[in-house]
Amino acid sequence: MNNDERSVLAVGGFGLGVVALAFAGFAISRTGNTSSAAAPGPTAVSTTVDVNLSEFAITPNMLDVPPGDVVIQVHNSGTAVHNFAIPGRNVVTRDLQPGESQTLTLKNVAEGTLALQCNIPGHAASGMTGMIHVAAGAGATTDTAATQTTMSWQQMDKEMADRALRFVNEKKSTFGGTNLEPIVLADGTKEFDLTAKIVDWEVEPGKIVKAWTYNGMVPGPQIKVNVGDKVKVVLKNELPESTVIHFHGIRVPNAMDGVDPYTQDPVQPGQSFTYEFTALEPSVGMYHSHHNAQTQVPNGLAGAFIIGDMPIPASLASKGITKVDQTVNMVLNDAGTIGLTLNGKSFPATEPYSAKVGDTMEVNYFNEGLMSHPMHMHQPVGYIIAKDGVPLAEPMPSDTILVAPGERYTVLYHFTDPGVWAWHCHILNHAEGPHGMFGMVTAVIVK
Ligand SMILES: [Cu+2]
Repeated sequence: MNNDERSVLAVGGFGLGVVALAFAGFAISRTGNTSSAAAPGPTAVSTTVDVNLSEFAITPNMLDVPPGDVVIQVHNSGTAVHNFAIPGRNVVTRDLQPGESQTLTLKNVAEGTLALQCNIPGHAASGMTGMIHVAAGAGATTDTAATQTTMSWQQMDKEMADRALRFVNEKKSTFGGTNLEPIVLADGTKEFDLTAKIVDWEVEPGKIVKAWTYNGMVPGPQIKVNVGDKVKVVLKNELPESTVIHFHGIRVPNAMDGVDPYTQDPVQPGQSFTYEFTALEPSVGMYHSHHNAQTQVPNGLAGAFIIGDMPIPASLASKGITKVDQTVNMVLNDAGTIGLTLNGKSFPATEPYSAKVGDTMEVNYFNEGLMSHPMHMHQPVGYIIAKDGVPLAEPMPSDTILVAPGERYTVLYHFTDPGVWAWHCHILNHAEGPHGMFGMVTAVIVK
């Protein structure tokens, strides 16, 4: 980006130059590791290549590597399940859900060729095939795969900038996780109506997927009540299969735990079920499907369930944290039709957040995916004040917070400096590739 373009960006948006700077230390790892000069023998060279699976292509489909060890980092960036097989070596990944990755290591690969394919029926015939050429002297082009034959560094810079610009300039579609207003019944009970149904959901600009939703949004709407409230959640199932709702991290009677067949019958397509309980304890919980969960939850059937407000530790007053200016629920996902997302959106469609210098943002992280995600906000150190809704005796400072599936962390971020501060999962292949930032990335614009 030259200076003219940068000033145009700064006027037109939030100052993309800042975004570029913020990510300067977050470069794509060049995994090509050819150290042939150092040691003799065929195993002296270890080459790492990245391979992407999508509908219906293996990218790149021609890999050139020198003899030796070959490490293949396979990532499914498509919307269907794929695997990556090298029949000649009898090697295959597990079936990778959208967004999942797996690394294969081939030891001592000799000169020759090896065929590649996806073993899911019909996928090889649809184009998911390729070849590894193993030849002495190859390997100069075994950097991150998609860059090697298709892009110059100038093109890469441009693609990255274009993509980052879309984050600030494009009109955003609607976001999920909005607060659900209850119907207050005569006895004061708060009733929340949830309809489980499949809708078209824009995960990233132009990428529409079939989302399994509560009330047509991903994540499902936030349910927030006070300690002591009587709560009714009416689930109406308009999905093509049965479902139930489990209240994760919320104390409920066993009959309301939402695990068929132990605590109830499955709620079949067309049926309804009413969950009723009293909100007994302050909680940072989730509600999600507990029926065919590996599909239903990553496809979108999950939302935040909050009881009460989290106290601010007095010890944080010395850090300038005395009140919360805004609360953000951040639901992490990495699989199903939704894939690598923050609150059901993949960069650049993710929601940008704004704050003022001196503000404190309370973030509740919820992991509804299949993998752990180390969430990193640039600049302010976060203070973890609660784990799974239970306040910590002492806040724990952390700028990168590993959130495992099912976990919740409540974190306070106090903003001290203006700018566009990136906020992303720090597993780098969940966040930035040769075409720019993607997936689990957003930013806080501090003014
Ligand atoms: Cu991640």
